[in-house]
Amino acid sequence: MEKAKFAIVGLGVMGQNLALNIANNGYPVAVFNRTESVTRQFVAGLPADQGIIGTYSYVELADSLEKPRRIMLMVKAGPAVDAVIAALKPHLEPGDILIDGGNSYFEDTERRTVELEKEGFLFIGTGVSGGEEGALHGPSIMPGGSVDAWAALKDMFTAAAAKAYDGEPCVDYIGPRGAGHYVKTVHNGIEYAIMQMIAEVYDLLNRGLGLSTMELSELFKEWDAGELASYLVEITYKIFEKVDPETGKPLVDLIVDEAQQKGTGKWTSQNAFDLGAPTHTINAAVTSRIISGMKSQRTVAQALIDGPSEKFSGDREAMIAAIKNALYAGIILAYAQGFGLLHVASEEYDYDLDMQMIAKIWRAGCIIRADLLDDIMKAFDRDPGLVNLLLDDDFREAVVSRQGDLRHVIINGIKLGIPVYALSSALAYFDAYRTERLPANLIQAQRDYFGAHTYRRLDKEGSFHTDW
Ligand code: NBP
Repeated sequence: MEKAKFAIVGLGVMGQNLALNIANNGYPVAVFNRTESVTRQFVAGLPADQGIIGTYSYVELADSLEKPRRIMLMVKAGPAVDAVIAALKPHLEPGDILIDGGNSYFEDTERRTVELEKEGFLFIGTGVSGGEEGALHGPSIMPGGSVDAWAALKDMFTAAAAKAYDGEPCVDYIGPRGAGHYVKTVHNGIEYAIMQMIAEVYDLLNRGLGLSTMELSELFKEWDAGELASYLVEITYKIFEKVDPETGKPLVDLIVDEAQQKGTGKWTSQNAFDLGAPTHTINAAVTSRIISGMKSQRTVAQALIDGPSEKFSGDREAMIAAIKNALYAGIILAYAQGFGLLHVASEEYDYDLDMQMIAKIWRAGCIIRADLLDDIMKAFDRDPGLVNLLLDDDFREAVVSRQGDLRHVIINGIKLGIPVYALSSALAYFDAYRTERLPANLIQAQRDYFGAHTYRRLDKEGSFHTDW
């Protein structure tokens, strides 16, 4: 029997769809899943010539593959990845390639790289974004790790990846060790920030301005045809369109308002704190999900605590136009923070990240895909060493010209008592970044006052302590 060219371990939604995608591109794929019945069911539903071979033990999986073996894990991130690697290893040979395609923590990928390379295996840790649909029709793929392994995977991954409007594949080698998973984590951090800002805009439009769900759907559809064109805006209008067949109500209105999280947004913020990179809006998005989870306390608090009684009384159309501009500015600022973090991490971890290439492979397939990413790619093309998007003329102008609307929208949110934490954090980032002198001088004085931590002076060199 013809040997398979690739294998996937883990047949959740991602594993199944990725297996189909790779097989559809002409590479026979062997598949394995811990729970055997899942494999049986998956394979039974496929035509005989699909090019997917079900296997029911790690020995069988290893035997079914041409060498060097290329085996991709699509299992739950964390201990499951280590468990699968440990179970597979006795059946592999030096030179075989293991690929972890789950949302693994990048430091786990760093550790696994060292451990596996010591034993002669090649390891790739790769982000895969695009959800179920993306995995099937073309995800954005962010592989990091062994350069030799990448050479052996490049054709297959390029065939399977999404293609941007100019035909460019949304995959490329990101960097050594955990670089691929790191970049995927920051992708998700940016995703959190954009989702939270869209949610705040929804709240302002719905609770604040009284737009119905159908009006919201029309508005977001209109926005998706302009500069806000993106996957997240597109799915938002489609969500607003959806009517619950049982009740006849908009489905979104029936969904419990507690946002869950799997950890990648939190990891982005935690790592940004570790590296000392400002990620205001990502942090705000993570915190906003946390307070959304405190539903029972919020229910009690609403009955006890009054907010402002003010209702929106201005020009509704003008406010809607301002909200659109505020969202666009906020999204640019979220990207500025995300790419700013990547810049710091690239130096800290010696990842040597190519920002233009990262923007390029985020243009299609992934959750944060947006027309804007084409402009971001061009900004890094103009200046590959750009440390912050706000230092690019076009992006600076895009935010500066909308800052009035961003401020106006936030002020209205505050007046109406509608939380706009992510939007206002984006503005605070912008205001802090463009301010040469921040009040940190006072903080230094306070630290010196109570802890003799010393401070530096503007007018002379050295370190000073005062007996306050
Ligand atoms: P899940 O994250 O739900 O994982 C399910 C798979 O992991 C099943 O095949 C399960 O086998 C296997 N598994 C577990 Br759980 N523990 C295992 C163990 N100890 N040994 C062997 N297998 C084990 O699946 P998914 O949603 O397809 O995601 C796969 C990966 O891709 C995850 O890391 C996820 O974070 C990432 N990802 C998901 C998406 C998405 O939209 N879902 C998008 C991008 C990335 P079983 O059938 O025997 O329980």
